[in-house]
Amino acid sequence: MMITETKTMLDTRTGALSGKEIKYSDRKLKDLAGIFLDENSRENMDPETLVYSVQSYMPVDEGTRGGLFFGNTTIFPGKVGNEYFMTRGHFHREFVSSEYYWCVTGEGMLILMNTNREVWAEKMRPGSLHYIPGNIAHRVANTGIDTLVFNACWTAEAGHDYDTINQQGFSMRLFEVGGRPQLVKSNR
Ligand code: PAN
Ligand code: ZN
Repeated sequence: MMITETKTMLDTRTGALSGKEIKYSDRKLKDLAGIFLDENSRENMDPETLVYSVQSYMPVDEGTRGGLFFGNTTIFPGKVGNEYFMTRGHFHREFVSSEYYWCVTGEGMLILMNTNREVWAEKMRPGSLHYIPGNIAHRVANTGIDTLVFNACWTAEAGHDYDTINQQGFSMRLFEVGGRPQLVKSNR
């Protein structure tokens, strides 16, 4: 058997992926219309502000039965109004496809919502491991003053439904209230 080096590397101290198969995407304030509650504040901020960036490693085609994908998400510190910088959030198209998130650096909150629109959250800190059942919408907010980095592993069959969240949002949002993160009821 030939012995080879893997072409893909994960820096376990920083969460960063490297290698030529890694895909990169950036989400700036200009890409996140309608995601935060306070659209006025968002429009008054620099549209080029980077909110989060994602590295993805997808060694098989999307939809491959039994395949796994890996990701690294960095959320920068900041707020739109009083709402923490966060990911768009999504349901998986395949409700049987669950996912792991684990926090590498920083502090934040994993916000979860079931199909009855009930919301709860888990604190993220370095080393915290989060199992996300396949039918639960998920988004992450950075509640700290440093960047929040988390890694993720999900199935190649999962698929992403962003439309439901774009249209209905989560039923609770994470705001800074009195200097602390608090979930607050929201209509969208
Ligand atoms: C993650 C997310 C990533 C970015 O890899 O896709 O953190 O968040 P949004 O996709 O909500 O913008 C994941 O949950 N994959 O399934
Ligand atoms: Zn997901």
